Amino acid sequence: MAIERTFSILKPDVTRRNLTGAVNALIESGGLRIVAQKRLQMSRSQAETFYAVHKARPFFGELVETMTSGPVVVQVLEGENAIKKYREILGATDPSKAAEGTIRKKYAVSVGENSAHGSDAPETATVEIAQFFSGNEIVP
Ligand code: 3AN
Repeated sequence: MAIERTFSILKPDVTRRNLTGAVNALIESGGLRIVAQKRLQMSRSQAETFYAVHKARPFFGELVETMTSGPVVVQVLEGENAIKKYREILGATDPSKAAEGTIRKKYAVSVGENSAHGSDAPETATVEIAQFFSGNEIVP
């Protein structure tokens, strides 16, 4: 199986409630390795760039507000089939539809404040990682 990298964001609802370690425990026990990680305050323009694909959606403004409402933790996760595996560990976008034991089932507040982001494909993972990390910050 292919070793992949995916990009993760622990959202402000996680940092606000001091759940960074709890979410990281689910990531690590799910078989992924955190090979880069930093806590930062996203600027409005960083959030708009990151979520540009959703620009036309009705929730875009709310999404940018939420993502800039407090610190986030950006991460690169590595492992076998990391992209698909992390989305399984995350659970469904809507926490009320997320499976038992997933990050969103355990911790998400709502669809908007759904605790964490994970890339949806190899191409987006590459672009998203490059927005926040330079190569020498990723240490497998
Ligand atoms: P995912 O993060 O599971 O890939 P997307 O890409 O459909 O889901 O949505 C990106 C982000 O936009 C979600 N994580 C969530 O925070 C927000 N979002 C999606 N749908 C809604 C909605 N109906 N209302 C508010 N925010 C939403």
